[in-house]
Amino acid sequence: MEEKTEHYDATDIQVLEGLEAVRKRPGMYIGTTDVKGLHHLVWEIVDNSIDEALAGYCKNIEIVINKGNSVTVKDDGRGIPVGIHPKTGISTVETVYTVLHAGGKFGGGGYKVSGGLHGVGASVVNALSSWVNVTVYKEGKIYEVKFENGGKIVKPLTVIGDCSQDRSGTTVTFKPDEDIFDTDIFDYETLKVRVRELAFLNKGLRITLRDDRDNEDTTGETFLYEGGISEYVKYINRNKTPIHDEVIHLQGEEDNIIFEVAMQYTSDEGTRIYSFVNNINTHDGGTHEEGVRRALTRLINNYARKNNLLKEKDEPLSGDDVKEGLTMIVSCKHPNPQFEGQTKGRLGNSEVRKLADNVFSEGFERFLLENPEKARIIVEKSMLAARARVAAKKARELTRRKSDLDVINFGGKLVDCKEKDPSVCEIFLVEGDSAGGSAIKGRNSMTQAILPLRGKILNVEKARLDRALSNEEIRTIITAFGTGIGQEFNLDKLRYHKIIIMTDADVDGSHIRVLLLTLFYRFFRPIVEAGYVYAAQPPLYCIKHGKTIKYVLNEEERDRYLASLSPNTKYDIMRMKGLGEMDAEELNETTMDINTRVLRKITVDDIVQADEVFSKLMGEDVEPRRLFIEENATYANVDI
Ligand code: 1YM
Repeated sequence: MEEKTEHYDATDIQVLEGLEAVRKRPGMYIGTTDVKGLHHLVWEIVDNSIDEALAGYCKNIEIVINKGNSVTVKDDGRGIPVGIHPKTGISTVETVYTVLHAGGKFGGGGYKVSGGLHGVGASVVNALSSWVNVTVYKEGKIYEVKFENGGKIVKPLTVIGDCSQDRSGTTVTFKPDEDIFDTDIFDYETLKVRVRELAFLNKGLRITLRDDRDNEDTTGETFLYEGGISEYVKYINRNKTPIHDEVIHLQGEEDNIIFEVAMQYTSDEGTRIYSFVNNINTHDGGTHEEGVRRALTRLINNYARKNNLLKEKDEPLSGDDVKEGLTMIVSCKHPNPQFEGQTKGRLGNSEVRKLADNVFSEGFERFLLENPEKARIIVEKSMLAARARVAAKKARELTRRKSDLDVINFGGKLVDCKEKDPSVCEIFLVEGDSAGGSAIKGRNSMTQAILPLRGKILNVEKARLDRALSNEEIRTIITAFGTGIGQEFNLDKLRYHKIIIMTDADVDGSHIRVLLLTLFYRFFRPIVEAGYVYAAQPPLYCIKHGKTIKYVLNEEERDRYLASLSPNTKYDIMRMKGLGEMDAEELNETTMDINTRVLRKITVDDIVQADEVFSKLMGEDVEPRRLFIEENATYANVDI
């Protein structure tokens, strides 16, 4: 070290100043010094290996979290060049690790992760590490260089041995500087998620991840996908129901820009479109995504028209309609990507829009022609989405218009309360007209609103949004709540802070309760999360002794109460009638009066538990429903 210092010239001093700047303001280079910044260091090094893979020279990458929280990244690429670099007078590998942004400058051509979004380079990792060792295998020799204390060379590049002529590659081990980072504990799962993604995005590349911190004998996990992004789509859809078996894969290349897309539709209503440029996630899309979306909308519309699935009078399918249920990965490899926007998460290169459109149009059109059955299923899925969109819009207009009216008696159903302050208002959703009638008579008209529900609420687990919204009962509920649904949902507009489900204590009653909870779960989950939903608990028994009347909820309570009476007490016990048979006074006293009633708050936990039952009982799959009914034979008469 001493000896070397004597030979330092002006360039060397600049070099050290450069890395010192990184240590002074690490945030400028890696964003943060928290756990996210810590992991950033790994990606800076791995990106160099990925670039080598993109260039076609590297097939295997190994990442190890070592004991003591250092990380080793190893690849079998060409090895970082070791010859003297003309500008710095030191070896290229030392230059790459000590000159800011040196990596990018030497590359030239090729696809680079490291030149993209965050690519600050290996020198920044060096600057923020307490030590770094780099080993290069190249042309039969093993070279080593060591740095300490934020990038100071402690062992200049040295040949430390021989290796076989066909072995080549780079191995880097670094230990993040504890003085700089809030934490030095790497998270295996965080690394694994990105490693898996990188393996999907680079078909045929084998990446191994291993955690040696607790036990050095582990073999780690290997990620290798010969199917590339098609396998990525399959992976994302692993717990969903695809509506066509094969993943559609399309690819094309022009002027060294490689464009690739994989897609598959599933039966649900979600959309999962992820796009990448040189393995960097373009969160905000950009020209590659736009090209595909434009072509997809155009092609599905053309196909639907040509095959008379969409009639002349029908409106065209929208971009949103054709992406319902779609899982899609768009991957572009570009030698000179331009990232735009505040977070640089958008691809700006305009030539890519055309390429994406062309590649997608050609390939997808051929797919539609060659697979008429799948084409029909896909187009019908989009048409269903369009119908739901139109119906939802109509229903929104309907509910909006109504909520502008004086809602004392809208829809002829809701009997509203006089008070307007939601925090003191309650709404009772009451099973049946006759119980509804008693509830209206027995209520406190200042704060208690009554909505009688006729018959069964539509099962929204099975029904799509459009059908749900065409259901009179559901529309009335939505209107009464005042919150709107879907994207327009606004909890602040809720008109009642107690929503009380009032059903009989029998099987039919619990069925209606489950249907209502399903509805809330699907459309009004924040209302449940905020703790605004309750179940009324009508008593099962009435015990009279002397002038005292005591209502109890169940047998257990009944027995406990009777045991508490003095032995000679004479009492009458009555099993209560259903809600519909109680008169107004009884209903008020037992179930509605805030001084005597018992309410049960419906919690999110209730809902989460119920969710499984919902899906079993309410979903499309008949088998779990049959099993559930068999296991719960007492409920076998529930009509689902
Ligand atoms: C574990 C980290 O850094 N691998 C790596 C880096 C380089 C090369 C190969 C490489 C690139 C080129 C030519 C080129 C880098 N080289 C440079 C620079 N693994 C890891 N593997 N030969 C080898 O891009 O032309 C920077 S990174 F600048 F020296 F070319």
